[in-house]
Amino acid sequence: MHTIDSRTFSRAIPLLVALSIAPFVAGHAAAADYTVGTLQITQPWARATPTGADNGAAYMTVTNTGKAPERLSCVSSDASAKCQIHQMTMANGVMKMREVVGGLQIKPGETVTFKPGGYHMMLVNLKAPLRQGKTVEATLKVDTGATTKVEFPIAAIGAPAPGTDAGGGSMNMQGPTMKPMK
Ligand SMILES: [Cu+2]
Repeated sequence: MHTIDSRTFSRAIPLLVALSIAPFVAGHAAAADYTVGTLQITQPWARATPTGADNGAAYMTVTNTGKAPERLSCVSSDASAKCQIHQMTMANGVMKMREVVGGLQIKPGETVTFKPGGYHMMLVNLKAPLRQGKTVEATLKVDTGATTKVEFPIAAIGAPAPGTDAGGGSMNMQGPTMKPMK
């Protein structure tokens, strides 16, 4: 037998190196870590959308490692006309979502997990459907003006968590037909 080609990407590279090369490993589906200001972003993922959907959603885990509150906003995405941070709220038994205007404040030491049914990044007015197995990029910003470009691997339509197939479970609050609240 032929020996195995060494196509394996070293996972042991220091974080700073990982950050600097992250834009060049497009298509690499593993979750990457990102830093912007005092915020650390892990496990970015997005949900595939059906053809014709107006909006898509992306998720991640954000931890403020600093000593002061930090505010996160989404500047833009390559996949949509606009990118916003949305919050889901229950009003009269109905789940609604609205934009977190001015960005999401994260306290020192706090970890916020964006997930279906909770905080999410809304890719408003998609240019094309989000396809499972591809990635979508978004640029995130903190109040100091520092930005980072995050790559979100796309999971199945309706996936309840990264790397899972379509859920179809009762907790699938955020269907593709939901529209942002005005
Ligand atoms: Cu939304």
